Amino acid sequence: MGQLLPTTLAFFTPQSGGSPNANQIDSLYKILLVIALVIFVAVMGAMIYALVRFRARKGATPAQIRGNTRLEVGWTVAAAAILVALAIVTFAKLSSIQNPPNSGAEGDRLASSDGLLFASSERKLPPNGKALNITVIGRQFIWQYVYPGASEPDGLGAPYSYEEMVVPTETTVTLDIVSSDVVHSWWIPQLGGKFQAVPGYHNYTWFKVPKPGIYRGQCAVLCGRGHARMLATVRAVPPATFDAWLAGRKQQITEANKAAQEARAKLSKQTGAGAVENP
Ligand SMILES: [Cu+2]
Repeated sequence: MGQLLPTTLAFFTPQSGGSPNANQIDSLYKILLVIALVIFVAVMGAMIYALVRFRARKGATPAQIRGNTRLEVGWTVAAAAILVALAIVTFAKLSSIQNPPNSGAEGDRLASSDGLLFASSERKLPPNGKALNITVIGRQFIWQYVYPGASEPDGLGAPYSYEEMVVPTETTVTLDIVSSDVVHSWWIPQLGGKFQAVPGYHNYTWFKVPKPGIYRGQCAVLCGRGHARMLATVRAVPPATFDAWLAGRKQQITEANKAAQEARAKLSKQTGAGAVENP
């Protein structure tokens, strides 16, 4: 039973556990849910009591009441007070949902101000201005992630991956979400809220994963025929593992580019330069 209750509650409440912002969204939801449940039970209880206690009886004339100022003022003020209470709780939680914290001691090494040229009302940065910034590109029908480490100033040569994003634990990761075609929606429920990937526009969010693990999500807006296959995974690994993974990724991409260059040179020698578009 002790196990059953949290499991049942988790079924009705947002997923959490992967990042502080997701945890704050979850606890805010639970606070509001409890307030709403208390009000629901009180209103339904009073209504059922009234239905039973004052149900129609033969020959009885119900009391004819015209207005009750005290009651009317009472329920107006009570409803307003509930709204004010909900607003206070929400605004108290809002900053910890929107504003990323600094990275932990181990992750701090990987965080930098690269790619974080500015903060704005949409883009929040950690107090020390340092994070690991990853660009999330939505495209029909796959997610692409571009990591820091471009070898050229215009961002070319940066390591990237598809579908699975690898991130270091204890590191504040900021996401710059864009789209190359239609509107997609980035959502890993355990890592926080949902953000749309809109062509020509940047959306920002962040997460900070405390311990290694795999977090799954999926494109959350119908974006075409392949929408159902547009999965997303975030794999959190210790910072040292992340270093090695990123270096390996860079190596693979360099080798693949070199192989493509060689194939192109070979083909253009066979068929003549200019005749080869895609080796
Ligand atoms: Cu999509």
